[in-house]
Amino acid sequence: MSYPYQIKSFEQYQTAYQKSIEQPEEFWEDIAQHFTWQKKWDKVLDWEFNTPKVEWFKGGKLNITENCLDRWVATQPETPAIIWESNNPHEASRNITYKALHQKVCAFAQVLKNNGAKKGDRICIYMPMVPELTIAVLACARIGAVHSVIFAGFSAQSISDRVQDAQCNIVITADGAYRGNKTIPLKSVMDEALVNCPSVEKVIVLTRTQMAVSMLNGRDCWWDEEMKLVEEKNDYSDKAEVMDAEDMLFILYTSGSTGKPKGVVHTCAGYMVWTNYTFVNVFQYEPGQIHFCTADIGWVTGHSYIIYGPLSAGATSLMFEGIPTYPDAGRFWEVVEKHHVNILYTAPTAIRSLMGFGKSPIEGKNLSSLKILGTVGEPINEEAWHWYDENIGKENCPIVDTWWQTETGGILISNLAGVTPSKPTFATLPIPGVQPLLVDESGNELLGNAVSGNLCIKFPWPGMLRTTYGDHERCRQTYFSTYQNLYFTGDGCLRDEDGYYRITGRVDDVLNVSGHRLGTAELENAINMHSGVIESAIVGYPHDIKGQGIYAYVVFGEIHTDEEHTKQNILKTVSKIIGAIAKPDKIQFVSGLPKTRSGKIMRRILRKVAEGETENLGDTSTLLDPSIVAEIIKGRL
Ligand code: 7RM
Repeated sequence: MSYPYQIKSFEQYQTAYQKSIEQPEEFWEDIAQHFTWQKKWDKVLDWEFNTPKVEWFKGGKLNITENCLDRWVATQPETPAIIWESNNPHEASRNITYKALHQKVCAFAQVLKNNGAKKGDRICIYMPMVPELTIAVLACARIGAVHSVIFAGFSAQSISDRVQDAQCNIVITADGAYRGNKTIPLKSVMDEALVNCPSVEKVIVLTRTQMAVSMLNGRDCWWDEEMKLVEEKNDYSDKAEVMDAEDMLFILYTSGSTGKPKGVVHTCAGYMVWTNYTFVNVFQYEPGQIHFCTADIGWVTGHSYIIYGPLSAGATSLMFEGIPTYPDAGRFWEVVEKHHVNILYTAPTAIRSLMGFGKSPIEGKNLSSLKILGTVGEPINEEAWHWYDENIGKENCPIVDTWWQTETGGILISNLAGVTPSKPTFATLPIPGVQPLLVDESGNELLGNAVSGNLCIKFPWPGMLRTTYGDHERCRQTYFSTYQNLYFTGDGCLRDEDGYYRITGRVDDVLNVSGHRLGTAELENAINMHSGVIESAIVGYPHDIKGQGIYAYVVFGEIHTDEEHTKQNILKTVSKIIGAIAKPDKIQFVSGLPKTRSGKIMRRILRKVAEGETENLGDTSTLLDPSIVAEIIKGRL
């Protein structure tokens, strides 16, 4: 087996790119024909950015799980689909073949049906990184239910907001999760969330930690018991629901510059083609290789490059339950050695954190199986790039720097491993089908090379978001209204003298903390929930390991006990409202915020102070009370 659309040389890349621009419909039609369809599409593409309307392969009928499972069961049933490595290095790993995964997915699909699930229902998944999470995701897709996976680090409040927004009727969770030396009580967090979610009728609970949980009569049931019912009687079918190409596949919530997180919607066919095409080409996957993406399935990277991209390509995907530093900072390298990993895809923040432990965790680890390395989630700095290249790749593995977003479904700008040139800190060139464009503040296109501006995309690609769940206007507003007829990414970008792209980071009020997206408005709302807080402003500042740290300026009423205690209480509030990932790194109490006469917070000043700049703060003459700036500088942390 090989992939007829796998690009093997720079010349082939250039030819493919050219064709994808000049004849996009013919280009994608050629690729789409290599998938399993129950009926071919009537029209390859229909689009209009201002609405926005984007439809790929309209009229086509398929089920993505037939492409991820059935077609491989037919040709390579004994190939491992998933290799699972536990958080606990002493617990046995698991090896799940395509045949076994197919069987489990079909059985769990029946469990969902037995619990009232139907095509189009929204199902919330809040689970640890165990194979059953992948089984749950694929079982939803099998019956045409829309999955909404929520990262297991989110709080009850965050879950509740998301479950209500999507009006989920079923929840799939576990008793608890292991994460390093911690045990997280998933079910009890979920119980708290569901107090405010009347739409939820059934909760299916997997046993992972065997911690005590409360089971609500009539609502809650055990994964294992439900599976036993269908498996023992063999009472399930292997028939997949027939889906339209543009039927919803999943919702994934992501933070933006305003309000609560939005439910980004992806649909069946375009997303499938995009994750598969980018997986095969960016990582140059060859049959038999072991692909290890270290992301959590709670984020888009896990959806696209642990589940859908690899499985739609018949690949072997390694799923790791743990964290890079448990039981020690050699864990990734141990996993690579143990499972003979060929492709390692991780985040710059993980690389920087492991860099800090020096070379000893790597010594004695056999990393010779590694062929290709990748990074994702945030800009990578030169030092981390070289450390990765020298110590992990032994200067022998191409590194792909993959730029993309939850909204893009899959990778948009990246080198193709060993096929197109790489350049440290540069995502380099667009994937075929992607038409990037840089604009200045007023939306004028910046032509030629050696220019910096805001990154936009001017033509649809199959994997792009279709809407934000329940609020199409918000989708238009957020992504398609800043610049006419363009998709706006929210990122700043340089195109260098050679035409290579380097993404420099967000230009909106979104922070990227350890590769996790957090909106400043969302963070401020959480802090303001603390009863003593009058108001707050959040900015990012450069952080050696996290990329960006969270700096909070807080106007507090009366501090009754000591400041440290009050800070701890604020951190607790943020954990409760969003989750531990959102806890500020620094909290500075101030008597007021720098505001203009019209009441707008001047974040530019706050950002500069947080970055350590105290001299050139720019024009402060429009401030209502310029004296506040001196106080803020004086109290800087
Ligand atoms: C996949 C993912 C998206 C934001 C995006 C960027 C930043 C992602 C890179 C990057 C520089 C990269 N989805 N980003 N990849 N910046 N180089 N290779 O991360 O929705 O969670 O975040 O992440 O700012 O807009 S995401």
